Amino acid sequence: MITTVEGLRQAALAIRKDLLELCSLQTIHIGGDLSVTDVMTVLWQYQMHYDPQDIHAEDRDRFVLSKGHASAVTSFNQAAIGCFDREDVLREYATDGGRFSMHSCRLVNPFVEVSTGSLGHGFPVACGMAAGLRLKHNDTSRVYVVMGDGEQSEGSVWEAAMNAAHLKLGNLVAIIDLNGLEADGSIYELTGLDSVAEKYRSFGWRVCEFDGHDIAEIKRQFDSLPPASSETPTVFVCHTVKGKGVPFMEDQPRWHAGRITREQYEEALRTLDERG
Ligand SMILES: Cc1ncc(C[n+]2csc(CCOP(=O)(O)OP(=O)(O)O)c2C)c(N)n1
Repeated sequence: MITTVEGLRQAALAIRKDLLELCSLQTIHIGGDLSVTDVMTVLWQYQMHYDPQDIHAEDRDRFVLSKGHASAVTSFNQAAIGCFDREDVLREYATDGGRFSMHSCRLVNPFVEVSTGSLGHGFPVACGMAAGLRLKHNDTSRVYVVMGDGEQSEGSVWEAAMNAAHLKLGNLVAIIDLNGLEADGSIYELTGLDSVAEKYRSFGWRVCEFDGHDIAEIKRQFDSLPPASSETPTVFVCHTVKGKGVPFMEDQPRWHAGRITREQYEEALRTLDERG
């Protein structure tokens, strides 16, 4: 576990480099991987109670990647805590029978709690898992679920949001990667989504809205979570930039998914190193 803000910043930088290396080899969902890198790094490398040697432990925290296309950033974070080697991800990604691909798949990778990729499905499953923990009188484990902002246009998201508050699931933490873009353009133009925070508040959630690239703030927000035994679900509305850290990708729908050339890889690495 990394406990310092500087250590977590360096860890997030390392994850971005891993993502770019993979992106120079394969097509990945690089834009939405880079936007959620900071919050995912703090979640996996600091916050979550999860032992890679005991992945069925009853007292583990659960993680559901509802925006299932951000599989690469999940896999590299899991590699960082010892679930497997980062080289495994680079070698096996998108190969026949490989554990890693453009979406998270439990059938081939036991570190995936729920297979995802069809947007709007992971969140309701996460709500069910949180309700299941209550039935088992587990008062300490949390369920963390990561969603996209484009994903908010799925009706199942709002059914789940309503039920989570109704069932008093204080053990549920939803994280929304509010990068403003979905696959083809602006979510505000394509879906009419606005005031995400107000919407969740009106559904009875505890809402925390902050800069999803500010590692110190992300850590502070995790540190301030009410106990899992509390009665109000929390949502983190994280303001982020799609493609964060790589100037030619930032805020560009074209980089929702793609592969980069050797030259682009080297340019991206140079910029990352300069920016620290
Ligand atoms: C039900 C469903 N409809 C459409 C898609 C195709 N799709 C994949 S990613 C994506 C955009 C998602 O946007 P967002 O949730 O904002 O993700 P991010 O921008 O963070 O990558 C779409 C429409 C899908 N995977 N599932």
